[in-house]
Amino acid sequence: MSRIVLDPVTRLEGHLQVTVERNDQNGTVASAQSSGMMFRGFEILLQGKDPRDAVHITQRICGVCPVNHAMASVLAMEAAAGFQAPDNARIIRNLILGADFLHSHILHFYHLALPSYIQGPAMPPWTPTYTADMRFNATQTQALVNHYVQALAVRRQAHEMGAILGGKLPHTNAYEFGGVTVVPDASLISRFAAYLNQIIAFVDGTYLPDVTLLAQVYGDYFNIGRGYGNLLAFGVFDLNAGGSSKLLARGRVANASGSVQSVDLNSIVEQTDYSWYTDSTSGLNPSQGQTIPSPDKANGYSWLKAPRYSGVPYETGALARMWVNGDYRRGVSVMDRHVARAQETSKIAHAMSSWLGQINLSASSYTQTAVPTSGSGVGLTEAPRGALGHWLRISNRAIATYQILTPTCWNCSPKDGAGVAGPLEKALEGAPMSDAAQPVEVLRVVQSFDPCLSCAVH
Ligand code: NFE
Repeated sequence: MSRIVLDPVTRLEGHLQVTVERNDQNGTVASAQSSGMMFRGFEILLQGKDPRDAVHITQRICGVCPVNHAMASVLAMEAAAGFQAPDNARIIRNLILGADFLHSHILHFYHLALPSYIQGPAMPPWTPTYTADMRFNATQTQALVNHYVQALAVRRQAHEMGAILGGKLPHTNAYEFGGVTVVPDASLISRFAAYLNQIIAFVDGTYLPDVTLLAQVYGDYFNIGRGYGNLLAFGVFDLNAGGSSKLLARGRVANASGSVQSVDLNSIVEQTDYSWYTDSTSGLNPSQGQTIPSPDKANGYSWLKAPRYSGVPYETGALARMWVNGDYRRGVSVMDRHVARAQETSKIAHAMSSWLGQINLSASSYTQTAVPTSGSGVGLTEAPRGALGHWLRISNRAIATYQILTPTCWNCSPKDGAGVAGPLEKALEGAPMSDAAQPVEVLRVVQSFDPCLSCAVH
């Protein structure tokens, strides 16, 4: 056995350390530890603030999924107030959120994951890089490098599109308790549509074919990085007032089965046995959760807590959403995550086209409403990387407690109290690691989850 520490793992957001025990006899990963290496403390600094500020403060957790935090926060606030925003706000929020998904998925494939499969030009940002196991021929490589550059512009377009309704991106100021701040008109909608059509052309004409090519050339990655196959989605993109219908449904499946089960929030706890938080906070539901750092804890190896559903680790993300929704059920692996994410990008983009026509230009998108003196609420949504929840409790018109449970916290969690590994740790077990000096296979497994440690640490 030899121990290899990847720190930081690159081409993901935030600070992830992965420690691997390599079986040197057969060149595979025997076991792995996933560690979030930086403490944030957002849940602590939110205490005592006006609850309406959380929608703006929590967006600063991350530059990749700020809109998703805004959505979770505003839904938590509205649940606490027993208030439902006007239907126009639902549609406009969906469109801004959709723009974030499009930018994030394109970013992930071209700028974060793909460089682990292509030998790019001998210049930054393609160097320094691993050189092992690069299988594309020169023509394919050149095309993919060209698409990498093109995707930079498409991501910018996705941001510019979102800003038409969101005011600015990242960190939109359009989401407010009560609705959205934008007053839409026909010209905004036609500008949004023009951007969206360009992005759809790229997604369907370039991104999807490139993922298909990757899946052909690296087909063995359909058998690498499975993990547990437990998949969880909170669901997103409400299609009606109240959200009983969603573009991507809420649900969960155990062991990649076809049987979708309901999600009971009371079954979720966060354990801290191997996290740098006090043991007294372990096993709490997020509604009761606390964030008390304990950086010198002997067993600790991560700033992520270990969320578990009925005591079991769950993977979240595009594959989980598409599986729960019945759109993609080929398997659970590195390559299935890429294919499902690309197919989801197209599904969301096309749905956004239809939502544009549903905005009512003569109806309001905002209703002023009072902050409750006290109350509690949960905001559930999906971020590009998976299920996202904000748990809010208000007292004396101020935030008493705030707990955030992010997708990457599910995916990259450390072991729980029973010693059961987190989903990424499990997915790495048995993965090939042919050359200890060039652990490119490990990188590919990690990046297939699209981790964001900025979000995941508390
Ligand atoms: Ni910082 Fe985020 C997403 C959230 S990941 S990117 O998607 O929430 O845990």
